[in-house]
Amino acid sequence: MSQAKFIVIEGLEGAGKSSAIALVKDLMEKQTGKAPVCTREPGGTVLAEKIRDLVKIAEADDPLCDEAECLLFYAARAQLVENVIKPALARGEWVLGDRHNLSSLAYQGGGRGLMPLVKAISDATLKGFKPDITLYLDVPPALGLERAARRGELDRIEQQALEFFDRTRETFLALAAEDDTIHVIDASQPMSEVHKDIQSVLQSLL
Ligand code: Z5A
Repeated sequence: MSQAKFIVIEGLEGAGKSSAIALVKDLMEKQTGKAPVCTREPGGTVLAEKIRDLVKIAEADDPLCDEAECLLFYAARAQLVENVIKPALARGEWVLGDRHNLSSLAYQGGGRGLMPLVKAISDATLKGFKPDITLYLDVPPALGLERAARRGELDRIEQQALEFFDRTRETFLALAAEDDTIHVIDASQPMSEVHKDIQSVLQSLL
């Protein structure tokens, strides 16, 4: 069998990552005969899950500054990559990620306007490690947030202004245009169409 692969699903909130992950997990299992190791970011290790709580909850008396937010995402990612993702790939197990580095480049680099800092931390912590395939589920922010809001209360990041998500989406698309491992899926379509597109992209790649 070919070398173990790291496949990542990315997208704004409400893009449909959860159902896409279930579909891709199934396709990966059919391909390899074994369920992939599934990760989520931020999170996926004991320490990284604690960091997830820190970045999601707003503290009225101690608002998280943009630089600290950025460092926390990379602290969580470094733990996950070193302790879970790389060891799994070394054992020959495929890995399916719910978000990875592209999220930091898009949200903190594009959305927060911290691209030079994000690129520097990314290079220093990941040292060139990246997914084999990224599926970016593209959805207009207003539609994604409307879908997310239907689920219930919005978290700290989901409460950002629409312009933040517009900048984030533009950055996702710009980065996808310059990297042929990132595949853009139109996630504003009905879910059945989104899933057909995911299936056809993955079937052509695997
Ligand atoms: N973040 C960051 O800033 N920097 C980083 O480096 C990383 C993350 C790694 C993580 O939150 C937050 O951290 C995230 C980015 C930031 N913040 N925001 N905002 P999370 O992990 O809790 O949340 P999420 O990743 O954004 O997941 P989500 O909101 O659950 O999005 P989703 O998984 O794409 O949504 P979904 O549950 O699949 O779909 C939402 C609803 O829409 C659901 O009811 C679906 O049935 C419905 N849906 C989905 N697709 C369709 C279609 N095609 N048609 C109709 N309805 C649909």
